[in-house]
Amino acid sequence: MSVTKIDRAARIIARCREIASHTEISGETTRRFLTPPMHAVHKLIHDWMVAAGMTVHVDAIGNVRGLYPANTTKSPRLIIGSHLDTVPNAGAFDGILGVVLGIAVIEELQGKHLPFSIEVIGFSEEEGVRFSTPFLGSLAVVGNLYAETLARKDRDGVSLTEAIRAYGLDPAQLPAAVLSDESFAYLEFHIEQGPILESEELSLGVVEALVGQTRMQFVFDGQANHAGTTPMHLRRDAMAAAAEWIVAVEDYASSHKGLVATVGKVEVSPGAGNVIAGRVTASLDVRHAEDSVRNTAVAALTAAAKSLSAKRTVQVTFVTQLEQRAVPLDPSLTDMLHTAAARVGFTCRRMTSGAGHDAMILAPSVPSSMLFLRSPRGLSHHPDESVLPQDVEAALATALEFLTLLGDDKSKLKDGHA
Ligand code: HGY
Ligand code: MN
Ligand code: MN
Repeated sequence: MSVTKIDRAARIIARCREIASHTEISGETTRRFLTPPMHAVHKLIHDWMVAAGMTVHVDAIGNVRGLYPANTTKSPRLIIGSHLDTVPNAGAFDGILGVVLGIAVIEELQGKHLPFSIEVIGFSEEEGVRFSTPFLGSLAVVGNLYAETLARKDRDGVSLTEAIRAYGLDPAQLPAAVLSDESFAYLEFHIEQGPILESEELSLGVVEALVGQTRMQFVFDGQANHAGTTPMHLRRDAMAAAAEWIVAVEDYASSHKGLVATVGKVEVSPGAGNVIAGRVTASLDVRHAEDSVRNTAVAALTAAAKSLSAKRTVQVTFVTQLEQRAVPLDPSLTDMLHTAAARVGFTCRRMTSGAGHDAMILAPSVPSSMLFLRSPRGLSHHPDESVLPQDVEAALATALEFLTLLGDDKSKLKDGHA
């Protein structure tokens, strides 16, 4: 029996909130790659997928993967996915909404099978919190997870390979995680995580491209010393150097259109009020739709770190943790999403994503598309992140119409080896 439209949206939202309760830190939602609360999340996702008529497995990087068969044996495959992990003290919808909506699409088929199969993937890691390297789940699926990444260690000294084993998975099976070569299209539902759709009073947006991003770590090394006895002119203060640089980062980005640059994480040593900081470790996240603008910004901000430190006799070193170019999504799938939304009564805004998503990792391997849902108050990466039931319903109705258009497009199905 098909639930009513608002009921089905309410159930999707309730499921996301249930998933959000599985956290490393009670009272907030923090769920890093393959940490213990992910077991309960896997169980919920698994059970919902099985109930929807899917066969389910967990691959070697911890992606939960449900397959809904086509109406023919040899068939192309549509991938629907998003991520299961969160940033610290997150909301309940970033990532997980895309997985729960994918399962809801299958439920709405009510046993009807299409000329293509559908694989729903809950990616184990997209945010890059535990190992400072994002997109681990989708990188494994496109075969780009390399030994250097597997050797990376988390803040407790646990390597990615050891984390995989500790969760009960086998790193030797990683090659089996690669997408089926029958995959012909990828669709990701995601909250916009910004203010544009709300400002235009729209439910949905289609993503034409995702901005490129560079993530780095800077280490400022000065001289720890006594805060009371060390005259100002004799200091080598790592905190003062980093602070001046952080303001320079903000000034530079504010004066370049479309550029964003963020220092979101700072660690100070020894970290006592009566000790001049000896070492400050700071993150840097730089994003822009044009790679040349982003690369110029990274060079300028690195030079600023060096010059501002030198005048204080503070050493600065830095490492690049992610270099992700801007990625266009598939124009014909994006047009098809736009048409599907219009056919079910919704205006879809074409937009660029300032946030990174698994779609940017999938796009070079399989034609990819994204459907954004409005973020009330433009808020995300925050416990008050939310979605509106009517926007969830709009996304679900659009997705079902998209499946119809996809099934009618013989050229796409042929590309998928139908
Ligand atoms: O940081 C991002 O762009 C996304 O939320 N992973
Ligand atoms: Mn996020
Ligand atoms: Mn996300």
